[in-house]
Amino acid sequence: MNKKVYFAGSIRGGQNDTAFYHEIISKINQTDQVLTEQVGDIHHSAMEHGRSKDQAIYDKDTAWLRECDLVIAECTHPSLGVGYEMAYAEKNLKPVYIFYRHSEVELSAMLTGDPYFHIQSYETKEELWQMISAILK
Ligand code: 6K6
Repeated sequence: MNKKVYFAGSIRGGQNDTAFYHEIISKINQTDQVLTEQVGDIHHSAMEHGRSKDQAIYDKDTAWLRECDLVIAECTHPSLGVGYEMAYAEKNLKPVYIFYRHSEVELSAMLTGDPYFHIQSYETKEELWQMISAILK
């Protein structure tokens, strides 16, 4: 209860799952606090460019990664940014929980080969909700 959760999901890697991220974030927010609500923002253009904007995003997100209690990453959709965030979280000794749909993706060996990460696959939303509740209790 009341854990600060850094939720990570693809943005510039592709926004096919953004509405689903929004659902996951709402679910977690019922009991705990997601710091990174923008990952599920279906109205924001991910392709806005500008070095100063990007630096502000990097500074904010890395500050949240240092502040959070744990990271939950949905990795079905591959994303360079999410990969970076998980390595940053590991360096800062934050627990990292990775979820993915095994029928859609073969995860990178750089994730499955790292024993630091807690990795679980799911197929239905109900399975995912159960797994998330188990780590947040
Ligand atoms: C807000 C909503 C959509 O786009 C934005 C502006 N961009 C970002 N805002 C906040 N965090 C971001 C943004 N772009 C990337 N990130 C972080 O990297 C998020 O925490 C995601 O977990 C991850 C996605 O990386 P890419 O490489 O797929 O963009």
